[in-house]
Amino acid sequence: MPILDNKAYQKQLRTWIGDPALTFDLLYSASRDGCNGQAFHSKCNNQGPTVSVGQNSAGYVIGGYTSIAWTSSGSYINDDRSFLFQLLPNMVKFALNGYEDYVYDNANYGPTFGGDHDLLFISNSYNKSGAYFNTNGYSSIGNTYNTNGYNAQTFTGNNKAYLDIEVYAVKQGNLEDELYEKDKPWRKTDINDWSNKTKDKIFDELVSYSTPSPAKVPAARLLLVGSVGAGKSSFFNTVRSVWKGKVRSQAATGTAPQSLTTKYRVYAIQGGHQTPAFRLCDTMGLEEDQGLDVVDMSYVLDGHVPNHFQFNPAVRITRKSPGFVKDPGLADVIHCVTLVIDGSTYKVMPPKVKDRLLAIRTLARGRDIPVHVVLTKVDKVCKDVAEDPSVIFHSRLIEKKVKEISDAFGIQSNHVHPVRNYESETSVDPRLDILTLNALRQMTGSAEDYIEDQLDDMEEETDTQMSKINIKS
Ligand SMILES: Nc1nc2c(ncn2[C@@H]2O[C@H](COP(=O)(O)OP(=O)(O)OP(=O)(O)O)[C@@H](O)[C@H]2O)c(=O)[nH]1
Ligand SMILES: [Mg+2]
Repeated sequence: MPILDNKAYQKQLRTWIGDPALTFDLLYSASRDGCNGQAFHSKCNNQGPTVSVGQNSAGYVIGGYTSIAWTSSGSYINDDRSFLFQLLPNMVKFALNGYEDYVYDNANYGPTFGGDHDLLFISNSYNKSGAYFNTNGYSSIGNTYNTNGYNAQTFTGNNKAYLDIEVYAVKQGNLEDELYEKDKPWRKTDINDWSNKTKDKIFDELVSYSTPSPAKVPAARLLLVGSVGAGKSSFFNTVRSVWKGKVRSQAATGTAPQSLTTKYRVYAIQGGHQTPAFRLCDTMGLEEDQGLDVVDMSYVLDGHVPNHFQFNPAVRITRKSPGFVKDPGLADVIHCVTLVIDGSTYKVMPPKVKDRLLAIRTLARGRDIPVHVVLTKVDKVCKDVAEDPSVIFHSRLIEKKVKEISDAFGIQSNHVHPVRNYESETSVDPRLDILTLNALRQMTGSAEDYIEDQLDDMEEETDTQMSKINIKS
């Protein structure tokens, strides 16, 4: 049985390498392909990152990782991501200690690590005698890699009789059914159960939400922007469904090459309950060569664009546009920008659309407006989440997607909220409601901070003006 069939070994290696979605494909096995450098290089050269691992007759399982492909270059490869490890008897990583000569890529050697060789499996050709290859392997750990208090004896058992030496290609894999353990979510939240009780708790928080000055700013304005079909209108419909307790579709949704939403809509959430003190502002989808551009977006952010404004992809918004709000106040501006991103198609988002989203983020930042991301269609990203949305904070695939988007847009990862909109459901589900409400709670919280800061600034300005008047008089 290949050594890395052991799931615990795989899990540990993924953690050490730092990517939860890695797979290990067997490239080379000394037992199968021959125990010599040529056989190893013929199977492993130009195969990208690899893990090499051996099991010896003393029962030690040891090896090394390199992120750079073997090529039989005859020289040292300076790979600052390489490391050595022991998987049995203990799980220990030996990281680089700062000295160079990380990986030795000699055509006549097996996988070899470190100057003077912190780990060498073979530099000759061997046949099995009994169950083992009696090799010339050795370890002088501590040259290039940290010893962690280990020595050749405790690292390899000072044993060079290998049952097998194997090398695996380390590849990006699909972890659809890989969930973190129950008590180890990738994000810590206060959602301990996914029942109506939790939903009601967050719902009540949002119902009693108010801006720092309801007289000056009756409601926080949360702007939804994103590419065509990202799920902006569906997010609004989902929020409305939560309020109604029934699946509702007020805003038109669907799939079309061009944006289905063509009007700017500032939606208040109406339902059997009090209208909450936030508004969702739905916009037209961003497209590569048409749709909202940066100037249009500045007008939207600054509160110049009236509710029901009819976007015209071919005509830019100007001060002469119908209904243009000439002198908007703090109540009219956007208080939180939410980029709505389809998790299932993010990888193929056209670069121009991504650039537009980045430009909007920059516009918002320039105005100190907080930026969040609502990551939609998580059911299409991870099938475990499709079956049971309550495992969302345990899904490695969702974690990875959140990280990818947080990195790509420079947005802190706890501002990226994975959600699942209602689309074909006929009845509400507390698990979907909780995700939606949780996202809204974060967005309204940030909007509150923004409004507070703006009010402080305005107060300061008034104070300065007053003191100027006092000085004059
Ligand atoms: N599976 C799944 N489908 C979704 C989700 N959210 C939205 N959809 C579907 O995606 C499609 C597009 O959604 P919309 O809400 O119309 O997207 P939009 O961003 O408003 O698009 P435009 O207004 O055209 O720019 C619809 O068919 C929705 O049913 C989700 O979380 N999961
Ligand atoms: Mg829409």
